[in-house]
Amino acid sequence: MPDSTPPDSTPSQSFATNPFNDAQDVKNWIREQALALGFADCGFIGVNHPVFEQQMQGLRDWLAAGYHGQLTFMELNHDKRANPGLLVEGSRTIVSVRMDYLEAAPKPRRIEDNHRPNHAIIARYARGRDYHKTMRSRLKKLAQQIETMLPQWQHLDVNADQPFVFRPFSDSAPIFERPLADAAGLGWTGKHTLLINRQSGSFFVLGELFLSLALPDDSPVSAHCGSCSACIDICPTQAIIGPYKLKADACISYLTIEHDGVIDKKYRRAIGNRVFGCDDCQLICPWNRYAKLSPIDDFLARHKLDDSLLIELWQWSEQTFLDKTQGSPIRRTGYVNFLRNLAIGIGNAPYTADNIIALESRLGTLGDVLDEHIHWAIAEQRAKAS
Ligand code: B12
Ligand code: SF4
Ligand code: SF4
Repeated sequence: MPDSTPPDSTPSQSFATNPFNDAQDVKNWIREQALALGFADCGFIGVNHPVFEQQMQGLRDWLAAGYHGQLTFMELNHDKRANPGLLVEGSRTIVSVRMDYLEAAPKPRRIEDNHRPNHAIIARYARGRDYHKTMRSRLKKLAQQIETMLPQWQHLDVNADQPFVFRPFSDSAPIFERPLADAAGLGWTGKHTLLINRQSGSFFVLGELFLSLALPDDSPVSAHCGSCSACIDICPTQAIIGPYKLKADACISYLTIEHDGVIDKKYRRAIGNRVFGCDDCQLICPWNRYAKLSPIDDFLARHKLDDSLLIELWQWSEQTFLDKTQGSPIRRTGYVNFLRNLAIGIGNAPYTADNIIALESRLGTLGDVLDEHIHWAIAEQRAKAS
């Protein structure tokens, strides 16, 4: 330790060359590695941080209001949400990371998607490889690099002398990911409920690396929504019912990805041509003029998923769907629900006789739920024909 070294003594070789003087040096080193691995940023908070307990009442109110729809997993594991240390025995610190996913910069403050009514709009995070895999494999690499450094951190009070424990997560466990990233200083929570970074906007996903190292907390940054309410005003289904309050079961992202079965008629026109997820509240946000492109190739669009016509995807057989969504988050919604979403999109597209022929060709083939959406779409098309 520096303070116990007699002033006239010569430090040992290893001490003299060890550049780590305190926990902040360790954090700086971890951050450098994270950036080199393609993460846009990282922050640190302890597993016992008060943010977890503080989120619980908001979650309970949200569930009591029924805003979660079929997201029943949100009702479970509240003990772990309030106390994430229970998820990984021996963990002390959570490294919160964010990863930019844009492959092309959208025009600031515009919803260009609305000007392509025959196109199938897939949310930007879902056009390439499933981010859960990309995120977790890179977090694992980060942990392995950290492990090699433990011998150099033995003289610091960071728990490096204890057995090393780590576990990566991304959207895979009952963790308050956005609130913890907010607490760790990665950005502030926007009125649309997503995290925004002043230098990079909000087109990024979050992940966490739980570690047995004990590292000091980072601090949150200030919020910069001010009097803006553009996301609330633009939301096609009015799912953002007030600042920071999302009625998830009205959100197009929920309806097209998570909701199984019939989509309520009252949302169908508003869904437009969005067939998997929705980006509107982010596209309109002024902070996304600073959104950064991803350095990671995994996010590059596959199979023209950034530029496909509704009618092209409608022709996919189940095997084609499985082939083209291999390793993609789109698999999550399943073939029939994907067709259901496309039927709504085609119903909302400008009238053509071919649209009606294509819709009719699938009637009676994949069950009542799909048929109900096809009948609705045909009626919408016919109404526009006259
Ligand atoms: C469930 C879920 C959804 C649901 C519900 C979304 C939601 N906002 O709750 C649905 C399916 C709709 C959804 C959609 C999307 N999601 Co999502 N989702 C999640 C998930 C799994 C849990 C979120 C959650 O806990 N919701 C529960 C509610 C209660 O939480 P909450 O909104 O934070 O509510 C709190 C606030 O309202 C707060 N509160 C109340 N009053 C006030 C006042 C102030 C001032 C503040 C600050 C807070 C506050 O208290 C509430 C209780 O804690 C997370 C991953 C994870 N494990 O955390 C990803 C996650 C939030 N989703 C993500 C993404 C990318 C999306 C989409 C953009 C995908 C898309 N393009 O289609 C959309 C965006 C929709 C939107 N506007 O939020 C990312 C967000 C990244 C980011 N930049 O923030 C996450 C973190 C996944 C990840 N690992 O990256 N998602
Ligand atoms: S993702 Fe779309 S539907 Fe959901 S809150 Fe944002 S704008 Fe509204
Ligand atoms: S659109 Fe405006 S209110 Fe909504 S998150 Fe962005 S800055 Fe905040």
